[in-house]
Parts: sequence; C-alpha cells; structure tokens
Amino acid sequence: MAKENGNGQSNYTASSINVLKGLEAVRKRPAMYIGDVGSRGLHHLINEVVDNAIDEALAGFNDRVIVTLHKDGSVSVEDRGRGIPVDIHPVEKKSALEVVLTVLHAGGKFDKNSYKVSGGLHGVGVSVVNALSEWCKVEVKRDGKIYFQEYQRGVPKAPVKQIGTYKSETTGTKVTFKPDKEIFKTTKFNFDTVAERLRELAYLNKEVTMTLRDENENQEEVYRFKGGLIDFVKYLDEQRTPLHKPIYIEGEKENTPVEIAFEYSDSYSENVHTYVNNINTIEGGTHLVGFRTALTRTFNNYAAKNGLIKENSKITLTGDDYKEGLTAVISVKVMEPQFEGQTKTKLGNSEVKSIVETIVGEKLFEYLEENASVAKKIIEKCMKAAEAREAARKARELVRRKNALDSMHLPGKLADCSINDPEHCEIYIVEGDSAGGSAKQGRDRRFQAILPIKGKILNVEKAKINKILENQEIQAIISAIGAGIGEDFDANKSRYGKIILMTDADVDGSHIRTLLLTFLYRHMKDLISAGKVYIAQPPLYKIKKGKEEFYAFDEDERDKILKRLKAGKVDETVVEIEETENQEENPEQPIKGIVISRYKGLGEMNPEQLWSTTMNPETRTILQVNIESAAAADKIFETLMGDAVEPRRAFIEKHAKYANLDV
Ligand code: 28F
Repeated sequence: MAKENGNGQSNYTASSINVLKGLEAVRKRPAMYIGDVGSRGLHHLINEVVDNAIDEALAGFNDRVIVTLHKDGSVSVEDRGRGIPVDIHPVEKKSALEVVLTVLHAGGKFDKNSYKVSGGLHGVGVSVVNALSEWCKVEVKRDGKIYFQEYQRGVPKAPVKQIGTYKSETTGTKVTFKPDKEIFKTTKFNFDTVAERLRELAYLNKEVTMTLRDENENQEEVYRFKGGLIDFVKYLDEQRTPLHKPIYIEGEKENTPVEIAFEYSDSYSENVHTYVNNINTIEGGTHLVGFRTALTRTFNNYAAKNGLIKENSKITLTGDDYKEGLTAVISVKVMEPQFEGQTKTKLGNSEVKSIVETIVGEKLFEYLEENASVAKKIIEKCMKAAEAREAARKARELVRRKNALDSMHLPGKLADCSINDPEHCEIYIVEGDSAGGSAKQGRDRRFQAILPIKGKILNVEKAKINKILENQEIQAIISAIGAGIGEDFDANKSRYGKIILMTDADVDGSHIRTLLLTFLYRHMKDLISAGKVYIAQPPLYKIKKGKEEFYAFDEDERDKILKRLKAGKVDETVVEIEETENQEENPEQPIKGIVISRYKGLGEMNPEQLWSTTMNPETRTILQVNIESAAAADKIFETLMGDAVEPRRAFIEKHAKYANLDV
C-alpha cells in the first residue's frame, strides 16, 4: 500500500503529455471517458471523485466521505485522507496536485500495489471531471497548511497556492466542480441516484461514513454500516423472510481479500450481487463461479456426510437448486482486475475462481459443522427447489409440446417485420389491442414488429414457474423474442435487437411496464444487461397553433413550447393551462388560438401521430433500460411486486410519476 512520500513520485514523469491536448481530447469525445453526456455520465463525475476518496480509505487513511449538492449546480466531495501531495515535481515544475487534476490518467494508475478502482469507466481520473466542468476548485489540508487551486474547463487559473493554515481539523482533500452545460445534456443531479451509490459504497466499505447533503432541499443522509456486507444482505432481503441469520465469510489469499455475506429466504428468486474493487460486476465472472462451485460442493458434501439426502432419493442437488431464495453479496479486491464482457463488468482473472472457491469451501464447511440446524434448513429448502425444478421441467415440456414457446410457431397476434436481421429489427410490446392496431398501421413494417398484449400480465414475482409458463401473454412474448427462457435463455438468439415497451403514460401503463420489466429482469436478464430493452416515450401533450403542431413529453417541455409560441405573455399562459388541465371533461381548450390536448392513452393517437412522435427512429426518444445497480433494481422490483403493502405504497408515493425502472 502507498506510504507517505512513497512510490507515487515516479508517476509524475508520465505527465509529459501536453495537458491542453489532453483536455481537448476529453472535451471533444466526453463519451469515451464517461460513457455518455446524459444523466448517467453526469453522475459518473461524482462517482469518479468519490472513488478517489474511497481509494484513500482502502489505503487505510480515510474514514469519511461527504458529498454536497450545492444550490448553484456544483457539487463537492470531501475526504479526511492524507490530502493529495502538493510538492513540486522536478521535471514538470508543477505541484503534484496540479498534475493529478490536469493530466489524463495521473494519480497512481501505475501503482499496481493497490486495489485502485479501474476498469470500465471507473478510474478515468479526476482530470476528466475537471476537463468537463465549467469550473473546478480543489482544497488540500496537509502538513498544517491549506492549499488551493482553481480551474476553468480544466485549465488552472493560477499555480497551487497556500491559502491558510489549520490546527484542529484533520488532513484531507476537497474537490468542488460545476459540470459544464456545453458538454452535458442535463446538469441536474438526482439526490436518489447519488444516494444509491453512496449507500452501496457504505455497505462495501464498513469503516467509511458516507454523507450526502442537498443544499437545495436542506436534506441530509448519512450512511454507515458497521455490519458491512451483512447489513447489505439484510437490506436486500428487507421484504423477504430469511430462513436464518446471514452467513459471513472473510479471508485473503495471494493478496486478494474476499468478503461474502449470504442468506436464504423463503422466496424463489436469486439475488446475488458481486463487486470487484467496489465496482458492481453485473455480468459476474470468476469470483462468482468460484463462489457457486464452493457452495454446491460444500453443501452436497455436508448433506452426504450427515445423511441429509435420503439413500433412495433420485434427486441430486445442482448449482441451480442452491440459487433459489439465495441473497448474496460477494466483494473481492483484485490488484490487476481484467474486465470482460459486453459491458466490461465481468471479472476475467482466472486465479480468482480458485481463491474464492478455497476460502468459501473451508469457511463454509466450518460454519455448517457448527450450525447444524441452519445447514438442515438450507438443504431442505434446496431439496424443495430440486423438486420444483423437476416440476418446471415437466411444465416446460408440456407447453413446449404444444409449441407455445418456440419461435417456429409465432403468436397469432404478432405483426412481424419483413427483414430478418435481428440487429436492425425491433419489437414493440404494446399495451392493449387498440394501441396495437395503431402501431401496426403506423410502423415501418420492414424492421418494426408489433406485439399487442392484453392488460396486466402476470406478476412473476409472486407466481411459480409453471404458472408463469402457462400464461398466454408471457408465452407470446417468449416465442416472439425467440431466445428461450430461464436456464435456456440466450440473449444472442433474440430475434430483435431492440425490445421496446410501449405503454400508456398513466398509472396503469406504468404498472404494466413494471410487470413486463419484472418478467424480463427475472427471466431474460441478459437481454437487459446487453442493453436491448427500451421504454418508448409517447408524448403527453399536443400543442396546436394554426397549422403547426408540437408535441411535448412532459410539463416542462409543454411550457417551453408555449413560451416560444406566446413570447412575452408566458406567465399568464402557464397559469391558464394549469386550470385547463383540471377540467377533466374538456381536454381540448382553445387559449388565444392555441389548442392543447393531453393524451390519456396511446389509443388516442392516430397511426401517423404514433409513428412520428414515438416510433420513427429519426424523431423518437426511447429510454434504454440499464441495470446500473442491479441491487437497486432488485430492491425496486421487490418493493413494487412483493407482498408487503406498506413499503410499496411508500415507494409509489415517493416516486409517484417516476415509479418506472430507468435505474
Ligand atoms: C475528494 C476526492 O481524491 N482524495 C485523495 C489522496 C491521497 C494521496 C494521493 C489522493 C501521489 C501523486 C499520485 C497522499 N499522501 N478525494 C481524493 N487522497 N491521491 S486522492 O496520491 C496521489 C499520488 O500522484 C496520497 C501520500 N500518498 C498518496
């Protein structure tokens, strides 16, 4: 681990790259560094700075991270670490602090002796954040002195200077930045998005207290979980009924610390979340494989040794049986992680498999020997899963015999597209026959397929697999997509490159969308991980003035259009519309030559309108569903679809309009 005045020094020479050229590169192609310039990329800026503060914690020198959302749209991140060094580099003739903030990939990238977050979009460095900020300020408390530097779009306004001294406070680093409006489509931070990541980091780093403040709302949240992963698992299972207390495993081999907590609940779904250096490895990898292998082998050995599997039983428990009702968090720290997979979130290091397998094997066997009653409960649960798996296999066979699931027998109500190239084809899963009809007429039949579904599909969170497979609407979706289901699912076989969910912009529509997403998340998860699932965005308002027509997708946009149309009389107009909206019976109300109509459902649009507003790839907006944090998605599905009524009500009340799943 890096020591004071340690090996960091040698990195400064790497900063011979021209700083301005670097800045230009980042500002020219921001998406290459932060993924995109939408809300996701924007929040990535905070994550990047927070990651550095967490690195300082992993090095053993920091126990607090404070994130503050300021009124002017800027945000600060503060830690209590050693403070970024400020000594002048002999060749660069610049402060190390300036190098870290202005040189691409400065800041310990070559320090292999640490578990620095790197890989995917993580670890691009604070210089990228600086380059993409209108302004940025950094303050370092170190050796009793306070140092400061300020930047505009990444360029220092002046050299690092000492601006004071401190006595009582501790050392540390504080970075404040205001994301650049010239770069980002939106510069508004979302409290909940930031909170979700800080909460996750607090579970993963139990010694660190994470604080989030919002000066706009006078809101503050503090995350500190002394139980670490154990608390994480309890949180994930809040609405399930656990069969036992979480099992905690900790160990280290070959400089690779492994930490795991898991428990079984009475539910059917599996919720395993894996992390490498605090990065959510959504696609899994060798750490997960090692865990699963050890879990199956250890439980089976224990069961055999203790006579828990009946002699005459034909059932052998497989890895799949140990998945049912399992909630687990796996966190490993790897020095040089290799990330693979479609979204670079799959751990590739092969040595990690055996490291995790050995640690889990040893510690779990010990645990089972000491906790016989827990062992028995879990094995009984998994036996039941094996029996259910057998029943599900039979159920699948039954429906398969009726050809209900394969794509050789497409559902009757599917209007398929004419070309046969998945990459360029898309399917709209549409709520209701009438909207389905409009969509069929309005679509470009060459590459757009339409599958109308009837009202509310089955809530798969509450149903057993045979019931799910017998459901007509679900069968239609499975065979239209043509990539199988559950264990057999293969996202590469999908007949469409985009699966677009199109539901009404009302409460029912939102519920149907959630049901569809839950089904896709639980049974075709790879489709979501591969970024193939989208949500259509039909407009909420049509604004007509003379022959001109405008569409607005929310109230803000509606008001902006009106502002343009009625320049000078804006306030007056807006007030009048608010009144109009309340007159339920009369959605069309002329206001000084302008007609505003609010669409209640997709069915109110004629085929041409539906095409031009919602389906035409040239003009439409579709939201990609991504599992940014699988843990968050899981929690949301559990809340929305589970049995507990109170949390669902609270969730819907809190998120009212946004209770969909663009997590
Ligand atoms: C608000 C975000 O970025 N905290 C950080 C440190 C501490 C050191 C460091 C950071 C040295 C020269 C590479 C201090 N003393 N919070 C943060 N805290 N970076 S970033 O060193 C960077 C290296 O270039 C630090 C001794 N060693 C390291």
